[in-house]
Amino acid sequence: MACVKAFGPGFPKNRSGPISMDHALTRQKIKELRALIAESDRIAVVLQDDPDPDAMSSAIALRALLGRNKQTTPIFAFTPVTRPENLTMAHLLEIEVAPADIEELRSYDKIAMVDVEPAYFGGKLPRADIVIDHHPGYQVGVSPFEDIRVGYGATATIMTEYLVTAEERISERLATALMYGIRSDTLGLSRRVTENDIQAFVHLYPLANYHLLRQIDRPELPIQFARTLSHAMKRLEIRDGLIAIYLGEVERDDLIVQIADFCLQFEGVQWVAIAGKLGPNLVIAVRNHGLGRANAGELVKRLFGDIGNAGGHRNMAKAIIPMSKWAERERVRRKGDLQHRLRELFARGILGEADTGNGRIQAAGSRSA
Ligand SMILES: [Mn+2]
Repeated sequence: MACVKAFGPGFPKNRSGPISMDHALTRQKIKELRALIAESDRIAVVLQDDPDPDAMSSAIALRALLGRNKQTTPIFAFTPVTRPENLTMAHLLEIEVAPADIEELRSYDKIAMVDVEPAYFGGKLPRADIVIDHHPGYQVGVSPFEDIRVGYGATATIMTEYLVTAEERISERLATALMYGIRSDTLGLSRRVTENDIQAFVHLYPLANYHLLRQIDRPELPIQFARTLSHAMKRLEIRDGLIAIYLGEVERDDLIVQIADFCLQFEGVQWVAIAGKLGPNLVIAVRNHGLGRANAGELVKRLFGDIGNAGGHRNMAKAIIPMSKWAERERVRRKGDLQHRLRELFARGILGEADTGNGRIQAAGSRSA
C-alpha cells in the first residue's frame, strides 16, 4: 500500500516518542470510563444509520477495552449496513450489528455510542452514557462520559489510543478492523488526517491481516451488477474527466451506487454521476476523489435542491428527485436525452464550482500525485 510506503517502515521509531498521542489525557479518560461502568451493567453500543467501518471498528474496540463480549455489550443501529465493502468487513471480521429498537434499548443499563453523538438520534434514545466521537458541531456536556476529539480523522484512532494506553492486547481481527476504519474515514490517509491517525495506523499495521483487508477491498458483487454494468459500459463516455450515465429503470438503489463507485476507478476520471429510475424517482449517485475543494454534496444541492432531496459529503452525494418534478423542470424523459442533459448539468455545475473557487478541477492524470 502506497500510503504506508510513503512513511517508511521505520516511521514510528524516527519520531521523538509519542508526541501527539496524549497518553495522560487518555489514561484519565479510561479511568473515568471504567469508573462509570459496573461489572453487571448491560451496555448497548448504538451506531449511526448504515454503519461505516470507523463506527463498527470503534464499537468492537470499545468492547475490547471494557473486557466485554457480544452478549454483554451488543452493537445496534437503526438501519443496517448497506455498502458492499462494509458488509464484507462485517462478515469477515464477524461484527454483528443488530437492528435497534427503542423498547429493547430501554432495558440496557448503559448506552454507549461511538463515531456519533446523541443529537444525531434526535432525542429518540432513552439515554446516552458514553460518547466517543470525532465529528464537529455537536453540543458537548450532554453525557456522563464524553471524549470528542474533533481534530481526529477517525474515531478508530481515538479507540486505538485507548487500547494502546490501557495496554490491552489488540487482536488481529481488531487491528484489521481499526486499520480499515482509519483508512476509510481518511480516504487512505489522504483526507483530514492528523499525526495521531498516522501513529495509530502505524501501530496497527504489523498487527493486521492483509489477506482480509484485500478481501474487504474487493467485495463480492450481486449478479445483477453484471447486467447493469454491461448496460452502463455501453453508454460510457469520459469527457472532461466526467462520466455521466443514465441507466434507465433499475431494480435496486445500491446498483446505482456500485456503478458510480466502479466508474470512479477509470483512469482520468474526476467526477461520476450515475442516474437510474427507481420506482417514481430519479436517483443520482455522485462521486469524486475528494481532492481539492470539490464538494459533491454542495453540487447536488445546487443542481437539484429545488426539485428533490439532495446532499452528501465532499466525495459522495446523492439526489432523489420525483420523476414528475424532473420532467417538469428539464422536459426530458427519453434515455438518450436524459443522459445528455445529466452530462450538461454536471459539466456546467463542476465548472461553476471551479469558477467560484468552491472547487478545483484537477487535470486528468494528476490525481496519482
Ligand atoms: Mn468517523
